[in-house]
Amino acid sequence: MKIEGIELIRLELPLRYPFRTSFGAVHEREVLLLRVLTPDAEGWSECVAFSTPMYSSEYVDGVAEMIQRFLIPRLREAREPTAEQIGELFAPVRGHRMAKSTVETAVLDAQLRTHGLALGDYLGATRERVPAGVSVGIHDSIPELLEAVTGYLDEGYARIKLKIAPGWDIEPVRAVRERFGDELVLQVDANSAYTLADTRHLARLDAFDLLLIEQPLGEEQLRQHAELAAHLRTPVCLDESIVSAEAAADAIALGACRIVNIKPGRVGGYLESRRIHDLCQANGIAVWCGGMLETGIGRAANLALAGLPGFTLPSDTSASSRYYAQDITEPFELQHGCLQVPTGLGIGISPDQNTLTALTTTRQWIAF
Ligand code: NPG
Repeated sequence: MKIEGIELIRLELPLRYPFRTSFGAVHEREVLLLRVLTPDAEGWSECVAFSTPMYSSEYVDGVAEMIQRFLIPRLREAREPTAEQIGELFAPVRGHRMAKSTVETAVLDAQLRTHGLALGDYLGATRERVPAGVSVGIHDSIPELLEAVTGYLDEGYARIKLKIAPGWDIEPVRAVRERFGDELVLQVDANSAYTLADTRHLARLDAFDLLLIEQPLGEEQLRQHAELAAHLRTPVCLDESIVSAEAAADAIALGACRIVNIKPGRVGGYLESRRIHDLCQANGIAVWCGGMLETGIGRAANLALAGLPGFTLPSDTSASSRYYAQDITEPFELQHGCLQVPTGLGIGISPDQNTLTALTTTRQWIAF
């Protein structure tokens, strides 16, 4: 792709409600968008990093610097790289997968728009719509949690994920299971809040017939996850630990997980995500697509990925209204508990210019 320039656009989107996890609360979403300009098309992507490095080591300011100082120079030097060549081009730069994913995805979007292909078709999506799960943050009290879950079920969500942390685990899970019955598809997410010493405590969750427990231990604790998994009936799903297809292969070989959450930003992009999908499918490991409170730009691309056949569990691809009163794109809406996989070219959607301008804090154009 010949690249004429790249624009980094920073926005601040107020969340409808604060979202609390085991590592803190998010009140507004600081978003970094990347727009790549090529002779025939524009490409868009959204970075999944947050303002602070609490979910993972990357954060928005760091990603912006990484892209400008280290990734853009490599792109400039390479002559018109395709999206498929970018992984190798960036490989000498260690880590920084969220930054790499942001660049690769925008180039891929521009390339697909130029060639008249939708991202879902390019990746191999086989479904037109995907069941939507919703992630429910930590609440101040169990009655408030039950009220929030009731609201989501009334909207039609296909499964509920409860954020858990020490002091907010057994009782809220019990309350939700008792209130909504055995039919509710229910899972929990600890975001690394526990240690192996909590094994007996976490085994108490086995009583609630959960679909999975996500990332109970630390990102780098694959072996310890395998040990924990051997003591739990609830299947262990890994999120933070799966930073690449290689990490996924190790996790599977060690017996550290039976399910994988694929977040394209965390693993370096949609091409690596597809490799993880293929690997998991070949090994009988179910996958689903995680979310990072994306605007419509990131959500659209995630939906394309979630349309692949190995995504057999509901994904964290909620409606735009789960997080935002006003999205920067046409909002994604639930239809009978599902979201449509976009069919337009590339990621299938672009930001609304007026909304984008109103929410933008800074824009920086880097000519090639
Ligand atoms: O629906 O987009 C979404 C968010 C889903 O819970 C969600 N994301 O760890 O998976 C996660 C998580 C998260 C939330 C991570 C807040 C960081 C902060």
